[in-house]
Amino acid sequence: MSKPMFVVATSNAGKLREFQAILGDAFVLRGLAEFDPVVFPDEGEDYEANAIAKARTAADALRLPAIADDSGLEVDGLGGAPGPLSARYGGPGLDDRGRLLHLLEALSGMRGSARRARFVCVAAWASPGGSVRVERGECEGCILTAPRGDSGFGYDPVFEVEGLGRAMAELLEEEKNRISHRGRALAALRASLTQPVETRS
Ligand code: ITT
Repeated sequence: MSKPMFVVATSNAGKLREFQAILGDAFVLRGLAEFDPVVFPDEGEDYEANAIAKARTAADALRLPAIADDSGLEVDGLGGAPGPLSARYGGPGLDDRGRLLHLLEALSGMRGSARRARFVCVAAWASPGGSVRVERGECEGCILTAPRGDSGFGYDPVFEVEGLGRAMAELLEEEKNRISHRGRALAALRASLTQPVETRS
């Protein structure tokens, strides 16, 4: 039987790579670069609404099933910020490195539980016919005082994974995908999408 096909509705190359690694054995995944440009709505402060909006926008525009995620880093000492605004943290002029340095600066002087943090990912699937599935994954850890490692993307070099004593950017790609927020959300989405319709509650 041929594999089901989805468009991955993200412009983040790091995310696209992880979607491929996590779901590529079961699904054919096509990036947005293969299609005419899709215009996505501005994102708000709700992971689930943002993830559904990305998947729904791509599914409607391309008339193909689409998956997307909305993700972010929640830091206890910042009251859960930057959260769903993680991609824009520190203002529009910053790249991934600039954002993580901005985070270290914001946390300078904070110790212990103030540096506790979690990555959150809400993954959504939408079909052109109007169906939607949503799953969430989280990964606990704390914010380091200096970047470590060079794999992954985004805030990975400043996030130490709980119980591992290593930064997310010090893990092999397959190690990250086994325990990460995205790995967990996409594993749940895979289970939901491969479950026969009749037995779904
Ligand atoms: P798309 O909306 O096009 O998918 P984006 O990068 O804007 O791309 P988000 O709005 O979901 O995506 O922002 C998530 C941000 O959170 C992302 O830019 C990273 O800075 C951070 N982030 C999410 N997952 C991460 C991960 O696995 N490792 C490190 N940082 C991550």
